[in-house]
This record gives sequence, structure tokens and C-alpha cells, in this order.
Amino acid sequence: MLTVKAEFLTSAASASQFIKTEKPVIAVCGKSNVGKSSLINMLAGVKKLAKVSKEPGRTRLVNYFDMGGFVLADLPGYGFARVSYAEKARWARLMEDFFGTEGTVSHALILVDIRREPTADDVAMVDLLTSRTIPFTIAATKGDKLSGAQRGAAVVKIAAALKCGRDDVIVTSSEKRMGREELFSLFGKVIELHNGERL
Ligand SMILES: Nc1nc2c(ncn2[C@@H]2O[C@H](COP(=O)(O)OP(=O)(O)OP(=O)(O)O)[C@@H](O)[C@H]2O)c(=O)[nH]1
Ligand SMILES: [Mg+2]
Repeated sequence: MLTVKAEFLTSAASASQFIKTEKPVIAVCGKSNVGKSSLINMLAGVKKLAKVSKEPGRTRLVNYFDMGGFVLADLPGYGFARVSYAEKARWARLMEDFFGTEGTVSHALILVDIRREPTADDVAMVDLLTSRTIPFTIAATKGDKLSGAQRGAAVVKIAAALKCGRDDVIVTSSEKRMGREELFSLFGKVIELHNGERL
């Protein structure tokens, strides 16, 4: 399943626009600028499927991408200081609705920059998913920025901060196409589980 035919499906600005699909939806969440859209492009093997920006806070909607056996939802990033109170409130509402609606999402990827300590917002994201019993995996992004030994140490720190196991953290790099196989193997399991539950 390492090559997929990926295509943009639609954008949702509010709960009424969330899609209904037979396929499992995997949410891609994380801080603004952490590399969510880049990771989706890397997985899709397409450069400009999801919009990548040097300026944080560009993705304001839930953008859905069909990946063949599953759907990826590119979520707007959090923790971006330069947005208005109203914009933050809108974001919080969108996330509450997204993760609060039964059957909207099968699994979540929480992206954190491998070079940084996870923030309070990342911890809040973990707590939200845990409280909604939505399974999740951590993707440590921009792995190309560290050496192999540094990556190992960073993974331990990230796992500790987010109270999960080392095996729950996958090192990725959209530049170097790192973590692709591990992510697709994870997606395979998510699909199996989803189909099993629907029988
Ligand atoms: N070196 C390196 N840079 C990356 C990687 N992934 C993303 N970037 C860079 O990080 C910046 C942000 O990437 P995006 O993919 O737009 O991040 P995002 O999380 O979608 O950002 P928002 O939509 O604003 O929340 C861009 O300048 C990317 O080129 C990576 O694996 N390695
Ligand atoms: Mg984005």
C-alpha cells in the first residue's frame, strides 16, 4: 500500500460540512507550522496536494484527502499566537465538534516538531483524544533536522512529555520521506480494525 492515488475531496468550515464516508478517517493534527500539510503530500507522493506555507496558521478549514483505503483530514493548526480571540474560539469549537461527533474519526496523528518540547496545547490535544477514546499516534516531524542519535533522545523526551510509549512515536521527515512505511503500516491496521467493526 505504499503508493496511493490521492485526491483532494472537500473542505469543511463547520460540523454540518464534515464528510460521511465508509472509509476510516485519520485526522492529522498539531501545532501550526509543524508540517501537517507537508506530511500529507509526502504520504500522497504529490508535491502540492495540501497547501504548504512558511507562514503559520494558513490552514483554517478541515481539508479532506481521499487516500484510497482511507481518508486523511488535515486539521487547522493550534498554538499560533497571532490569531484573534474569535479565531481561536472558532478553532476550539471546530475541534470539539470534529472529535465529539460519533464516527467522525477513527484515528489521529498528533504531529510534534522533533526539535521541540511538546507544548501545553499538545498535551491538551492528547487529553481531548483520550477523553473521547480516540486512538492516536505521535509523529515527530522534521526528523531530517537532527542526527540519528539526537532523534533517539528526542523521541524519549516527546514520549515522556505526552505520557505515551516510545513505540507510539514515529519519526518522520517530509523532506527525506522518513516514516512513510511505518505510517502506512499503521494505516493498514486502522483500516483492518475499522472494517472489522463494521462487519
Ligand atoms: N526540514 C523540513 N521542513 C519541513 C518538513 N515538513 C514541513 N517543513 C516545513 O515547515 C513549514 C510548515 O509546513 P506545513 O506543512 O505548511 O505545516 P502545517 O502544519 O500544515 O502548518 P499550518 O497549516 O499553518 O498549521 C514549511 O516551510 C515546510 O517546508 C520536514 O520534514 N523537514
Ligand atoms: Mg497546513
